[in-house]
Amino acid sequence: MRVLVINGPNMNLLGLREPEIYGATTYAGLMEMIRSEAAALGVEVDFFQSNHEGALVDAIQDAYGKFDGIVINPAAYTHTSVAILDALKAVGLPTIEVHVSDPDMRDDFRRVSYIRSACIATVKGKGLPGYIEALRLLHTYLSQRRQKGSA
Ligand code: CA2
Repeated sequence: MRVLVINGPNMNLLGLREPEIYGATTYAGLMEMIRSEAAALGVEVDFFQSNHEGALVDAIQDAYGKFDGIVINPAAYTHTSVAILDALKAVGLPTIEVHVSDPDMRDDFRRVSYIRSACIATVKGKGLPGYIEALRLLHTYLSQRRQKGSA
């Protein structure tokens, strides 16, 4: 089971800026947390972060045929990107949307998620552990789908 974890713009600044919102753990620390949980679940995990919308679209397209599912925090592009929504729909991989903060409790413009309709679940407002929850949810979903497929 292979899962790609995608992070959008500015998520490389985790732990370095706005710790009151996003916490003190760095992006490298986040990857380490996810790697450790993935190992416990027996999931192969890979990571992609970019500040560029097109690069995120390319990563989603490239995931087709290589990964079984996606965990994605598109960051600010959550609220603007039809291109990321279209890419997720096009590849059709089971995807979970994650947000460190709860965008619904912040500015009005953060209440809209363009990508939500392409996702099987959304985890928000749980800090970095939200990524772990998303990985577990995806693992459960993919395991159940496999069992049904072989039944
Ligand atoms: O809460 C989230 O995970 C967000 O996706 C983060 C985005 C924001 O635009 C979304 O509304 C909610 C912002 C990412 C900014 O990333 C930073 C991370 C650490 C330090 C500074 C910025």
